[in-house]
Amino acid sequence: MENNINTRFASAFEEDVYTGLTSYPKHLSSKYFYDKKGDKLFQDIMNLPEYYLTNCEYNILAENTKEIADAFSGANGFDLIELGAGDGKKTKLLLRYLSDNNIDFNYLPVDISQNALDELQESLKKELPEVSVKPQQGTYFDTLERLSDYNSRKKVILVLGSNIGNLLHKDAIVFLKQIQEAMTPDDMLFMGFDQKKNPQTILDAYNDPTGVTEAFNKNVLERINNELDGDFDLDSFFHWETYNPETGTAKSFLISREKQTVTIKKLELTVNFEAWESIHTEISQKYDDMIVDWLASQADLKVTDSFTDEKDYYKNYIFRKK
Ligand code: AVI
Repeated sequence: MENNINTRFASAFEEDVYTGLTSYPKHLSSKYFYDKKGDKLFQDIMNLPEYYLTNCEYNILAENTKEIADAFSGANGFDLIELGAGDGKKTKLLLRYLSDNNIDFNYLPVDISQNALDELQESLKKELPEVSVKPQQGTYFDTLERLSDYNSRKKVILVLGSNIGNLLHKDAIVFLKQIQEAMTPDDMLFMGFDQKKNPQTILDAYNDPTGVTEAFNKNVLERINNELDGDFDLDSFFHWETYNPETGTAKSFLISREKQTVTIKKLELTVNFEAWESIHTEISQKYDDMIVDWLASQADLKVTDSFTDEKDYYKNYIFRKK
């Protein structure tokens, strides 16, 4: 591999791409799947029949709305802070119930994308005009720091979609710990965790026959081509999914069909691929109660309740400070 080392990177994306493609084995982070096109592809994934996660979580919230909303409610009302709010489709079930029952709360959706927040606020204005919405633009980390000062009344932090599954356990613990530090003993965390299940069901969820997941995975290469002046030939890579039932880790890869060389002009980088060489792009961790209890205890949290769907495919847990 021939590298003209450029130590000054203009962005974390540049640095991460450089590091990932000069490592062995090669890797790229799934956080770079998401731009306008990636967001749309992820929306399409959530509508795939094979991608059971979204429907399972929707059903859990639909079947247990009252119980969940009652657990959230505090004597002086509460602030509902959602990390990674997206289109809010699932959350609206709770918002509608809270609003219909005149429960005192503010909804604070947090997202890195101002555009996503604007669209969510617009749809809430039409569908649930009586809900008080206070959008927070920023990373989870910045927002949590800011919100730890937000202690005038109970906080409920919501993280849906099994987003935690895209983190290695060590990073998941750091994330949970950051949330724990922003919580008071009165506060709670409500979080979704996709569960271990028949490995075939998991492989099918990440391997749809229509190729949407493949396009989503390849979007990181497309971003490198568009933003860093790369020349990846997308057809010469294919999507590959694995699932280890022992660890509960699903992994996505892109595999080079042939020996080839890719140039990324903005990084002054030439990358050689052997035939069948892989780029690891995503983990989607699956859990059971034991792993969730262990993660919680590592972050000084404890599970106080949980809700599941009829097939036990997915679970939402309530956590409090230990
Ligand atoms: C956002 N995240 C929880 C999804 C998942 O299931 O890991 C992203 C995804 N990757 C492929 N399909 C969906």
